[in-house]
Amino acid sequence: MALRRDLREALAAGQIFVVFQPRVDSGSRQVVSVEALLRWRHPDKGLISPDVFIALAEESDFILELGQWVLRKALQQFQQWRADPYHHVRHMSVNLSPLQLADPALPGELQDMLCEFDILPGQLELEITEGALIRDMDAAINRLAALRSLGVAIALDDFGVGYSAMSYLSRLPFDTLKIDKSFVFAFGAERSALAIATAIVALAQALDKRVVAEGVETLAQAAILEKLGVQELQGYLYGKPQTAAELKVLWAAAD
Ligand code: G
Ligand code: G
Ligand code: NA
Ligand code: MN
Repeated sequence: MALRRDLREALAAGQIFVVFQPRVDSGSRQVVSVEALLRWRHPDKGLISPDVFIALAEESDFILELGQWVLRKALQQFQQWRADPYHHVRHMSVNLSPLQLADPALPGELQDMLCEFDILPGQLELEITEGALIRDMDAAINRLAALRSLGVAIALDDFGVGYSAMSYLSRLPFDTLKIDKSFVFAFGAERSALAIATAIVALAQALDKRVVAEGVETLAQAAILEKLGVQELQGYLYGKPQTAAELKVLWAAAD
């Protein structure tokens, strides 16, 4: 497929870039963190969704190169923000593909990068979807434990829509549950959505984990989530994923 071939060249051709979506503290509504998300601007086809090109990259080892590239770019940006007086970003989240999690070289590479950019491991959170974990639970537990022993935080992304069995949640080393945006979207429309979000928060509290919600688009959704006890909110209400240059302008204007 042409797109697959183009993807290999896209990185070297500078067509791939990183955007950052703000996350706010649910009490203060101050930006405290950002999630790094990949984008590909194809010369003919325009913006291609990461849903498409990440899946393509995962068909080969290219995902390892791409995954390392985005980690590097994100950490480099995080370091640069330190010199910007307007930013309030204390944490950075980066998504991890299941294939990266399975790569035994990852913890070492990550440690080198944190050292290179002088970033405390506790400032980095890695987001992993449940699908990445179920294939080989014991291996996943070991990999997550290795990452966590560096001091890096682990978030279970898109939580609630996967296949998690409650029994292994207690065995998994992680720090944060990220409520999937589909539940937030359905507040007010489906009674079960609020019930599930409430249950996820209760579960997180019982396991002594943090909870973040994504897909927050309205003040009403934010108010519900804050009342439930969700610590951080992410969604278009607080900002779409955008480039560091765009964020810089926004933060300077808001100060
Ligand atoms: O940002 P957007 O909603 O378009 O992202 C679509 C999907 O692509 C999301 O599921 C997101 O997790 C995934 N994605 C975006 N950037 C990355 C990345 O750097 N690594 C991985 N593994 N997935 C990513
Ligand atoms: O799968 P993952 O959770 O990593 O994907 C996050 C994706 O969700 C991002 O690509 C982002 O574009 C999208 N997203 C984030 N906030 C919102 C929102 O408020 N509304 C919608 N529709 N999508 C969102
Ligand atoms: Na994510
Ligand atoms: Mn998600």
